[in-house]
Amino acid sequence: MNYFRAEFFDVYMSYHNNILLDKLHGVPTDRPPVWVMRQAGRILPGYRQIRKSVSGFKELVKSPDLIAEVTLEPLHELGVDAPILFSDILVIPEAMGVDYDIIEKQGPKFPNPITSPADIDRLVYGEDVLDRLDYVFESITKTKARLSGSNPLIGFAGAPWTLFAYMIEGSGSKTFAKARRFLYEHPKDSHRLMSRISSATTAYVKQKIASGADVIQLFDSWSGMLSRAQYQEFCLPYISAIMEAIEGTPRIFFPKGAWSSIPDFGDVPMEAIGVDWRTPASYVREHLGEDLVIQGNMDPAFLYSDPDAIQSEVARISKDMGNQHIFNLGHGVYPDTDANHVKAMVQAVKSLG
Ligand code: 1CP
Repeated sequence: MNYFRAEFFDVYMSYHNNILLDKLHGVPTDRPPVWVMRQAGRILPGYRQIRKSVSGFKELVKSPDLIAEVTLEPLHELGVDAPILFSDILVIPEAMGVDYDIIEKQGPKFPNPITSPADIDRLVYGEDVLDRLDYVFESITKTKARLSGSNPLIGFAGAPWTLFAYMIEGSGSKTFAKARRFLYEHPKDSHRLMSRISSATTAYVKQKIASGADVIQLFDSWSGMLSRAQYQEFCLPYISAIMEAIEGTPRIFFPKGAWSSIPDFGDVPMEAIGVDWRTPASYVREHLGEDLVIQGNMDPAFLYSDPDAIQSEVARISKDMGNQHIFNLGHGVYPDTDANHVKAMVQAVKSLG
């Protein structure tokens, strides 16, 4: 037996469908791997049924057996190359002591958001959050057992700025004006808060990997709210620190809408960058080179088109992106999308080989 990096080989070589890990490890593939952001919730009938059987979103997020069920459904129903663990980015604010609830048709609401620098003092951070997140790690173990080596599992977390934005705003927002005001009024405390969120997130993603996650994606859903200078000052050092801490596990960074910061992303340790549908591949290549894998970037609204048009759009995007590409949407699939259209997209990608 070869003991040299045995742990790596055990994991890496054992999946029946290895195409996502191959792409992220620089091994040539005959077509792009494909998965869909927000594939596990929203559009599938099995998810909707399970969602109805529980009292609320948070009950589902804390039920490892149901999580495994919901996580695996897109593999069978859509034919994607990898499942993403069903969970939410808001489990970290909750573990830090900023509780949330999901209100039907409104989204997240935080009864006690951060309103002043003094509120940062009460937060739990670093490894101290981990025992409040056992349900996530148990969900990973259960999902991996059911996968039994068929596909790798994607784990994820919110990037620090996106979590900061919710923790201060207390809800979703079109402007995140309160959160951006906090950056201007309390720059030092903003760093203190970003640092606490980052240490919690680092401990969390490390434990996700230890529990069996094979890939980690960081979602910076609200990165497009900040100027390039703010992103450099308040975000990049923390994102890089999290990514550096999990070197060895493939990392995908998805800074949605942060087109002005793309020239700065060359220093972020990662294997792939996710881009939204407004960001041309040529622009990313110009700034970040030919080798980095790009993930994306079909407009989720394109999935309202008929399957023939979807097939042509898949071919166009794939040609545009070139070899170093993971096929995905440019943001999460919209809840009223016909699952058959998503399936048509996945099939079109798979027939590219
Ligand atoms: O009751 C329900 O079904 C509530 C809807 C829902 C779902 C299905 C929420 C509340 N979260 C989720 C799951 C979820 N969230 C997943 C995993 C499963 C999947 O859908 O595939 C993931 C990866 C997330 C990540 C997430 N949550 C992000 C980042 C991705 C993105 O879309 O930008 C964000 C910003 C959230 C916050 C959140 N949680 C829920 C909602 C409705 C929102 C968005 C609110 C807003 O727009 O501000």
